Amino acid sequence: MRRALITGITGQDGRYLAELLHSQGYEVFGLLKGQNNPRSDMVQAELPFVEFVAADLQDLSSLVAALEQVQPDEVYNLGAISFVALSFKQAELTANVTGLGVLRLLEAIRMVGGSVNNPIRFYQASSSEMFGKVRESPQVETTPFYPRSPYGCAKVFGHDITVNYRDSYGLYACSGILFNHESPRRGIEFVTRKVTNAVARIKLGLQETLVLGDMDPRRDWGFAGDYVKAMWLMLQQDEPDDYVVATGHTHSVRDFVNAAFCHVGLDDWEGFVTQDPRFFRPAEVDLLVGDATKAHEKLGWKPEVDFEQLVAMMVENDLQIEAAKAGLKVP
Ligand code: NDP
Ligand code: GDR
Repeated sequence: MRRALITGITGQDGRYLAELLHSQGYEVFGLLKGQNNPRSDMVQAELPFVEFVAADLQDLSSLVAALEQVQPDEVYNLGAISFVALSFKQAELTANVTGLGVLRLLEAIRMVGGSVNNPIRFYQASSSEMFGKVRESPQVETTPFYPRSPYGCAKVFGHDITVNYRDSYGLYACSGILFNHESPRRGIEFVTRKVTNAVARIKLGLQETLVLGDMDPRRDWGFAGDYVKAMWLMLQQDEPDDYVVATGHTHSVRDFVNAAFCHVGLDDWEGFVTQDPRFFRPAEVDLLVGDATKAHEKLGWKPEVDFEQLVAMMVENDLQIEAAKAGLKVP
């Protein structure tokens, strides 16, 4: 039985990836940080097959101990401070977890798996945020990076050190440059879930307004369940490599808001939405759209859920949750 260790098991992607690996017959271990992690019960209820291992990306010796205990065939590094807005407020923490955390995990893999013919395969969760202020569209694996946030800068370091460990020590290390991917499991702090949750509550009469920041930025939004398949496929190839994972379609935040309100029949939605400088960022990423041709050709990967299906899935989920909480029927 193959063994996989996932950092970020309590996050959106960690939970979809755990389900995928379990369905492929893996023994799945999830790295859990903190002495009383508030999300552990939720993960254990959703994914009872996951075995937790206590460690933190800020603590090298805990990572070494986790690897010694699990003896994994594959390590997926999804753990990070992943919220771009927070990274402006906690830049040093972001650099430490999202950037240096990658280096610590790679070092731990070298220490546990050996310097030569290391058998552990490694996946790094890189991000389209690394492209930042783009001068080339769509973005491909060779597009130069110009990060626009402490998060983006930390991800560039994580990406570069992954490539460097592959080049230097022959590690089987891959970096997936994933564009935004969403789902009903998306954290409420991210714009898509914030919107679908507010739209559900407004439709149910539980909320009056949705307060947002800049509605002009454009993102290439896909479905997280599709994207974790690409992560797994990357570690099943003969040679390690880096891949862009994206849908190739871009929409503005305003387009997303429009689609979500229209899904519940509130086509005339402008009156429900206000903007607040609190939600604007010191520097913005205006346009992201990826070209995943390499992933299509080499991994045989393609997304299955499109933009409209994604919005509908998320709004329907929030309608169910919010109606149940309030003791209402979904209209
Ligand atoms: P989430 O924010 O949902 O999850 C982040 C995870 O990181 C949580 O499980 C969190 O654990 C964990 N974590 C935070 N700090 C530490 C730490 N010090 N040590 C160990 N684990 C820690 O992110 P997603 O699931 O959306 O994303 C997964 C990865 O992919 C992230 O690295 C993200 O940056 C990257 N990415 C995401 C994209 C997206 O659109 N979703 C696109 C491109 C890249 P806890 O719950 O205990 O805080
Ligand atoms: P992003 O996702 O920064 O692209 O990073 P997020 O959903 O936070 O923002 C997308 C865009 O929406 C604009 N925006 C708002 N964003 C939030 N969160 N809240 C608001 O109220 C709001 N109003 C407008 C933002 O300014 C931005 O332009 C995500 C994360 O998952 C990263 O970890 C990942 O690497 C990238 O996607 C790819």
